Amino acid sequence: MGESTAKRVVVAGAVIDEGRFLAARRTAPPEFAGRWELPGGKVEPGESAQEALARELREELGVEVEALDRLPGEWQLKADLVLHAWWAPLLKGEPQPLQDHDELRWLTPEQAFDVDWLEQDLPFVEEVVRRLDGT
Ligand code: 9L3
Ligand code: MG
Repeated sequence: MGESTAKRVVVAGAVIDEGRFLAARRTAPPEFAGRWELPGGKVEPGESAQEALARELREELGVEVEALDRLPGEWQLKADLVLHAWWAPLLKGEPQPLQDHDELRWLTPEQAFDVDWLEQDLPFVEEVVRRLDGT
């Protein structure tokens, strides 16, 4: 039963520019409002993870990114929903909180833990810091 359940994937992006990465403060749902995330959303049927991430970040932030490679690991959000994260250099645009966020912040590795991350994002943030630090 459990193994035949179709898993949906939520893709999050570590948007990278000039040695910094982007943190976004959620406005919803109430239990997540005010907490910070790597922005993204659900992969739709028929879409690749990379396509979904590019679409989500276009919609939510008005930017173009390239989802280059997946960060290791996966976080179980619900029985049938998992969170993945991708390293996603910024190609074009200046991020704006168009949807789902009320504040954005570019963080250097030193500033990475200055914001109150959703715990599901923390393992990915730690990996992003390691990569930006070149370790
Ligand atoms: N979620 C957690 N961390 C993230 C993202 C992008 C999403 N970095 C969780 C929050 C929601 C679910 O995944 O429970 C779906 O995300 P969204 O479509 O509300 O962004
Ligand atoms: Mg989203």
